[in-house]
Amino acid sequence: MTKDFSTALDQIRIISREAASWGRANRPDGRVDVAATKSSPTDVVTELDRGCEQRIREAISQHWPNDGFIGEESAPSPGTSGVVWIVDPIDGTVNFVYGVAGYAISIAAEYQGETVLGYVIDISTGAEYGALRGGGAWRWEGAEKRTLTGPPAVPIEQMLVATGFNYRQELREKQGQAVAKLLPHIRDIRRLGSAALDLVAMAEGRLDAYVEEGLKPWDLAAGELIAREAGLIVTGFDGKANERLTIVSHNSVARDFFDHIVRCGF
Ligand code: LIP
Repeated sequence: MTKDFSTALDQIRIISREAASWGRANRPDGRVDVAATKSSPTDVVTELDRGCEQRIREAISQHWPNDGFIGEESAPSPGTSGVVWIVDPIDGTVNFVYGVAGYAISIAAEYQGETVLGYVIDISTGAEYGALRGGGAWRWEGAEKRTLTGPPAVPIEQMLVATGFNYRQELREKQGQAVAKLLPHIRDIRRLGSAALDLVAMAEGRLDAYVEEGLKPWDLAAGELIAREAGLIVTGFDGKANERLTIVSHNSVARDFFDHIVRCGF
């Protein structure tokens, strides 16, 4: 049975814009206090992360009471409808804490195990990105929707490549060594600090490739669909982007770039 998620996407926009507005209004000047740490002393969470997720979760529960929920900051619930919402309330938390640009709300819906809806809003700028499975990817500009088609095909040595690093110290040396091996062979590296914003930047063509290890489902799900629906290849080992490895690139260079990433030791 196919379900139409376009109406759900309209509602998710309303819910997310309200939560983003709440996050902006409640972010104090200067650095945001850290409420707790998770996988390492630098893997931080703030009360605003928690509050933003609670607002989103309550709104989703009101609109779709039988749907499941997986959020970065609260316990999962399976639901009974076959739809599961996957939410990162503030992706780019360290940027948010420091007041560095680049933090977003990322929301995806999975239906019967497939991501069918993806939505990302840049909290500080209000820029909104969305995709429906099989329906394309776009950026809203006022009442208009601008279709996203990714970057042009460029050779690896001309690529502007985004990446990120795990919070766990024991993984960072290996990741740093892999990036050090990659760097001489590409145009340059960008480390934006939010996987969701890396992925929508790929869909919008502001990057040529993206590679990262250690992404959680809430970092990845929405932006992955937006990048795929923009026509990009999103992959990893065994052909699937996941926590082990996520690689996004133009389809004409996907194989060569994947091989290069493996040779660099990711
Ligand atoms: C972040 C990711 C980013 C990664 C950071 C962190 P968070 O998620 O979006 O790509 O490099 O280490 O995991 O923790 O801000 O939700």
